[in-house]
Amino acid sequence: MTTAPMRTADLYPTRGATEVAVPRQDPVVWSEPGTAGPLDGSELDGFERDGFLAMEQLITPEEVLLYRGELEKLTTDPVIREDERSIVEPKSQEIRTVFEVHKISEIFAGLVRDPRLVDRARQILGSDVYVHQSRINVKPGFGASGFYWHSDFETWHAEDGLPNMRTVSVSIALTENFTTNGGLMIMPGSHRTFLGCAGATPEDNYKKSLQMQDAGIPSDEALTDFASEHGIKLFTGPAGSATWFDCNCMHGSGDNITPYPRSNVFIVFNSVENPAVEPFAAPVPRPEFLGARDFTPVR
Ligand code: 6CS
Ligand code: FE
Repeated sequence: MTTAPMRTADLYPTRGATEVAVPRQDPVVWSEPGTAGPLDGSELDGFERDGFLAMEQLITPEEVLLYRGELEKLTTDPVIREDERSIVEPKSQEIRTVFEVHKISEIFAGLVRDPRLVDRARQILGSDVYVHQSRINVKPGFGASGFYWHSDFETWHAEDGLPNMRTVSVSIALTENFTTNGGLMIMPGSHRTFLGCAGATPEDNYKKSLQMQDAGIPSDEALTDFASEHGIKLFTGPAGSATWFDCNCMHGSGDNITPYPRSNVFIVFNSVENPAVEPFAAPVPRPEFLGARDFTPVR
């Protein structure tokens, strides 16, 4: 395990006695304007403004079949079910998420190295990148639970020790995302405010938070203010579509009570200039399958 470098000043205080909002102090798009890359000026401007960029098709229908087949293989493997990197649905005990799929599966390892992903991440983050976290979310139908409103960066700062907002996620749909089956919702523009949440991080928080997040949850008042200022966008799209979103977007997703699963693969790229240090609001770092400590750039 790589030892965490010394901690820097805490720009984004969270999990203290009270909830506190501070303005973002980091760029959203880190590369210089005009830097070569797959994203054009208007795409980068949209990402800067909204905190996200939706793509109608990032991977082909054939690739969807490949990755969905791999997801089904992993989520029906009894060995994987026993692995600590698998999280089950609280009610049905069906597998909800498998983390670190880029290490478990050669097929997902190939996806994180794909230039269609890495080159976009490098362009947004303005540097080489490494995988901070990867996961597959199954979100089967008939009652799979959603993810309450949160900022990923709030958790990755508090519990994994990421100092700055120089991290981007891509969620690739492996099944159709309808308006009805628990799709991703993001508040456009919410990435420009950091909402420090009230309440200390419980010991071993991740053992509960990955089923139902508790620490790091915004108050109803804050969410009401955010929603009235930014609105809420629901992402729909065919399998193969993708949503890139900044680490500090306020986002969540609803339960899925339809018969139609809402499965995706989710990869988090962090800049190699923003390596994890000691957690900013937790007694110890989370396990490496949630927050990588190997900062080797993806090649
Ligand atoms: O805690 C985490 O790292 C994960 N939890 C959520 C709800 N979204 C981001 C991330 O995958
Ligand atoms: Fe999240």
